[in-house]
Amino acid sequence: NKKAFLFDLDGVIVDTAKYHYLAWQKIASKLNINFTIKDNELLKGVSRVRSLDIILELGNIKASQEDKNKWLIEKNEEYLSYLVNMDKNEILPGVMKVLDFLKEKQQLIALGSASKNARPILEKTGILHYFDTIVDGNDVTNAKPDPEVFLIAAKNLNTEAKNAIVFEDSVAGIQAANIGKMTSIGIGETKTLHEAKYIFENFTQISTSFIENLIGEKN
Ligand code: G16
Ligand code: MG
Repeated sequence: NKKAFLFDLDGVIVDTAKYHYLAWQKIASKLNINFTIKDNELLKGVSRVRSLDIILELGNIKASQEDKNKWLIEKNEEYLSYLVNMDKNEILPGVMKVLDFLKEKQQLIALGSASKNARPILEKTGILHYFDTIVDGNDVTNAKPDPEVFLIAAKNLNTEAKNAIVFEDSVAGIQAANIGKMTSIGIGETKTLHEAKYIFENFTQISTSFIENLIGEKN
């Protein structure tokens, strides 16, 4: 009856959304598409390919597959240029305390992210070794709200889905956890994440006794 704690990356462990935004902004402005920080919300937890489609839809642009591939590469190169300077200071408040507590309690820890750049981000921020398995955009065919990413993580950890606890900042991610019959914990605003079983504004609001109760819970 071992518990597994599954973390989303962007918006949960680090705020890479700002870098995704800057990189997409470069592509959008080249195509004369008005792409605002509010539009960027639509891309959270969404794959790179789907993100480009959403931006092109905003600008009413139809493009060839060849052009799209070119822009996808360009966007990623730009994004990677922002990651170069990442370090442990970019880990969101309270995350380290929770990761350390889980390790101290010898709990299983996994990453479940849509990003194909998850590994270098964990490396640069110095927390790669906390994760017993990493499931990312390179491993899945179905995007959240499909539970695939979290189900693979649970399987890699030899745990049943019902023993998995998912930290997510996106609505699609919370839905993925719920569909997978896992315990969903929303990190962000209640009005957005109300489908989650528990909601916290950020990790500084999560106490060690709350985590301890999750570990001890019988299913
Ligand atoms: C993250 C971001 C998305 C991004 C996706 C793919 O998902 O939230 O905005 O489009 O990864 O990223 P990449 O272009 O690096 O493959 P998550 O699941 O970590 O929140
Ligand atoms: Mg996220």
